Amino acid sequence: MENIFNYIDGQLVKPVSGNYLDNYNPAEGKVYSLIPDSDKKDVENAIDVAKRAFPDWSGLSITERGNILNKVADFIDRDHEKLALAESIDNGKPLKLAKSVDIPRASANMRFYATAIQHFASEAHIPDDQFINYTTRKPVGVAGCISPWNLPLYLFTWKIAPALAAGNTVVAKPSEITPMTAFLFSKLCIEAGMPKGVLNIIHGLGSKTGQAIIEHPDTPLISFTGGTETGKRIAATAAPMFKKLSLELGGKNPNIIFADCDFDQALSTSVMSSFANQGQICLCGSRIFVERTIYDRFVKEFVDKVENLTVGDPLEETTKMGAVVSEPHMEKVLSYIDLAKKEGGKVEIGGNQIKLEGRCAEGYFIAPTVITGLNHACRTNQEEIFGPVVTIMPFDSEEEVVSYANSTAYGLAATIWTENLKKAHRVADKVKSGIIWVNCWLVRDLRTPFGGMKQSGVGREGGWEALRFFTEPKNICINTK
Ligand code: TXE
Repeated sequence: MENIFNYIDGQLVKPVSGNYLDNYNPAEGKVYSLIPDSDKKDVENAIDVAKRAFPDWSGLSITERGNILNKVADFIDRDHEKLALAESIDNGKPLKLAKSVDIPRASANMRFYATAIQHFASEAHIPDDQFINYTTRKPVGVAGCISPWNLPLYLFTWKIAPALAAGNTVVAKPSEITPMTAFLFSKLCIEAGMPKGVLNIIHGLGSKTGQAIIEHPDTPLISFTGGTETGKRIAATAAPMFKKLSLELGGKNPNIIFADCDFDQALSTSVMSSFANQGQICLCGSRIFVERTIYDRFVKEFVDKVENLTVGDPLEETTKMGAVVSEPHMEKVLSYIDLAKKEGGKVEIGGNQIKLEGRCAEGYFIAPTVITGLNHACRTNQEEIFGPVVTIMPFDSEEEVVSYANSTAYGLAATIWTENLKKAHRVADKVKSGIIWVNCWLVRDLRTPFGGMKQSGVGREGGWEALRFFTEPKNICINTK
């Protein structure tokens, strides 16, 4: 039974309380490691050292900070296999996915901001010859970074990299459900010579450890990714403290398929956008709207493809879908399938837990599930399920499908399939989502603003957006006469 430790002041340390929490392997349904049950004391220790480390870290040149982030990326690349295996075991996702997506993107996040900071310029305005205005963008202090369990190291580094590159120090908390790669990451940071106290990683419960980070007076920057309900609680704590807040929350993303689409491309990509990572990506297209003239054909051919999605042992090469992240999450997803049936939905395929043989007999597996016959306004189509469950609904007009797409409290991502360029621009303009893909899905250019509207979040990550979030602008006007 491996013990995970906190990473504070450059050391791997036990929680002050000496208490630990069970960490499960979701494919086996068994406890396989222990994580620190950290509390306020651990958080205070971490923030104290992060504050002490701030002057030297923010005083380093952008090249020196970039070099350290790149060094960490070198070690992520060196340990790619080990990190991917750890991610697959901890999250339940197929090893193949962890190898091809999660870990390479964690390395890319570090490298992207190691270099972006070298080009992060500011503005100066010289409208006439008497007054010069220039803006500085300086690091703020200790950033609190809190990340979720669906893409553990990928989203953990997505916050840490820009925060550190900008010159802040960091107290970061990964999800207590998937702590392992953050623990391995802390060891890489020690190896890479990350100065003590610059990055501190605390493990523990959101409501205790996470909450302690949010409410501490010396974390002026809070960057959070997770559920919308948690986002509301975090905002309620942080707002009266006037903290700068970045919230990347849930989604209920429409996948709009017009009759004039490239049918085979729309079909195959929609299988991916529905079930990748067991449907546990905030960008997955969980509501599929298909123009009526191709609806029956699409449903039939989509279900045929889903039939071939092998649910199995995440460590097997042939596995297309692994376990969902935890037993409570499996119960949540299954409860939504029951709800869909009660609301009049027809389960075209799946709809049940899958019991595997052997090592994974006690694991948390759900069959990829396709449901038809529901209207856009029912709870199943309004609430985030965050599992391998999609609904398919027909539509007749562009106006109708745009109103369906915009009918939820969320506004994170959307996908549009049409070969008509004018229609693509028109519909993309009308759909209220922060991220829109046309004839593609999950194409991620790290320079682009990433985030959602409405209850999908506040602010944007990515590119300059993240560096502007993690710095404080100050405008200085000089009278030269
Ligand atoms: O996220 P939580 P969960 C959605 C998805 C999922 C739901 C809940 O619908 O079912 O959110 O998932 C920490 N103060 N997404 O329970 O609770 C917590 O420890 C400070 C979408 O995993 O939001 C963890 O580290 N921190 C999302 C992190 O917040 C707190 C991806 C996320 O936990 C806290 C994942 C508090 N009071 C889930 N309470 C996306 N947008 O990608 C919890 N935490």
